[in-house]
Amino acid sequence: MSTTKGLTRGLVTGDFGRDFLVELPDRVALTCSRKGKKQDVTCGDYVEVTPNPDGREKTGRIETVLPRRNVLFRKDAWREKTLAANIDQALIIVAPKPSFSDMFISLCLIACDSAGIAPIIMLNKKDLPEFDAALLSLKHFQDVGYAVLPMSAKFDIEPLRPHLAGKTTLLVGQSGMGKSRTVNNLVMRDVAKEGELSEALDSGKHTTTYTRLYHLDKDTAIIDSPGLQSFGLFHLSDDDIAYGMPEFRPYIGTCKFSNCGHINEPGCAVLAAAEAGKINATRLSFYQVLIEQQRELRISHPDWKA
Ligand SMILES: Nc1nc2c(ncn2[C@@H]2O[C@H](COP(=O)(O)OP(=O)(O)OP(=O)(O)O)[C@@H](O)[C@H]2O)c(=O)[nH]1
Ligand SMILES: [Mg+2]
Ligand SMILES: [Zn+2]
Repeated sequence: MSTTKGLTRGLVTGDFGRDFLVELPDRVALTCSRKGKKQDVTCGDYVEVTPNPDGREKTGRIETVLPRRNVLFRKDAWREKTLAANIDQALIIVAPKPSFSDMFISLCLIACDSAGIAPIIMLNKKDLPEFDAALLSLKHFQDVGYAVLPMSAKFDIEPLRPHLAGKTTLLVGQSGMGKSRTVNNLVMRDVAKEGELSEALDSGKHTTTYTRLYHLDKDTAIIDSPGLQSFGLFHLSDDDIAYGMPEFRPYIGTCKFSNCGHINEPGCAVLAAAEAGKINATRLSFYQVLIEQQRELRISHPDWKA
């Protein structure tokens, strides 16, 4: 794609909410504003910028966001947020301590599926005594085909490198799971702690407040993101969610009713498969609770659109 005259093309490597860091081909980074709040910009976006719009060095204004290959998005009743764009995979990082939410992983997996982004689950803090029990609790994800990588960001992050090579990977997860520790050890500098001193002073912890992209080599990048509490899927339809459950797929379209929601309908092939032990009861009940929540929200937020 050619660049519009007078504009420079770059990659968004930092999303600070109001401002963005845009890296130009010569690796110079500009702190950029955007045209307005409605312009959706996120880490991983390719953009066209006007460099130094008001004469200040190393600044820019984002004029255009180039078409995205994919985008990871979350939306709940109160807000929506674009997490990252143009990524090859998402590394969902969980740890035995602080405890993680199974629901969070399941939601994240569905979001990745609907965005066409390959997910990997990384169970971090292998060095902790609670690790084995946590690994066992992830078995139902492995059983349906998701990769679960045991790791210790603290002691040895090297086994992760082959999974990242040649790709752009978003690190996503709840707070305290070890995303930034992973980044720091891969980059071999304390890069992911930059600019978070005020938070650090409050809590003694370096909780991440911005999304940042780091290059590991010329073909490999990782994106650190702030910890999430939950992962709203209000932008998805019931069908998207059912299809986001890989073990449901062989049965979807074979239920008695073509609009079957796989809740309690007669002749439901998904429910029959669960009866026959081919679908895990925990996974089915996660799905049914989620569909119920989505339906309630659609009623309480009538302007809500999938
Ligand atoms: N024991 C142990 N501790 C770890 C490991 N990885 C990370 N930690 C610790 O866990 C705490 C949280 O790690 P962070 O990397 O800041 O977590 P985060 O996921 O970036 O958290 P947010 O930025 O708040 O989302 C830190 O004290 C880390 O040192 C590990 O493999 N083993
Ligand atoms: Mg962090
Ligand atoms: Zn059904």
